[in-house]
Amino acid sequence: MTRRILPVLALVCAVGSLTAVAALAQSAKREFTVDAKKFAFSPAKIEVSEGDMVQITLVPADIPHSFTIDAYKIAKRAEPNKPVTFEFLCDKPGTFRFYCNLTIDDGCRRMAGELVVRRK
Ligand SMILES: [Cu+2]
Repeated sequence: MTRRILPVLALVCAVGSLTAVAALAQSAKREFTVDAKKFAFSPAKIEVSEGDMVQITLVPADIPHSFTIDAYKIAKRAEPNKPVTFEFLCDKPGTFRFYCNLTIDDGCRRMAGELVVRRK
C-alpha cells in the first residue's frame, strides 16, 4: 500500500511546485519610474510581458502631467513633488499609446509614449 501511495504523493508534490513556479512566472511584478518634463515621458517606451503586474511611479518635474492609456482605462495625474504610484495588470497584449490628457498647456498634447505588452 505504501509503495503505491508514495509515487503518487511525489507526483502531486512535483506538480504542485511546478504550478507554483508557473504562477510566479506569470505574475511578475515590473516597476518603472516615468519622468514627465518638457512635454516628454522618460522612458518613452515600456516593454512588459502579458500577465505582468506593472507598477508605475509618475514623476512630473515641471507642471502637472498625467499618464493615460485608454485601452487599460488608466488616467493618473501627478504634480511636481507629488509623484503618484499605481499598478495595473497587463492582461491585453499589443502596443498601446500612453499620453498626457491634461489641457493646462498645449504642449501636453505632444506627450506620448508606448507600452508594449508581449504575448506570452
Ligand atoms: Cu502634461
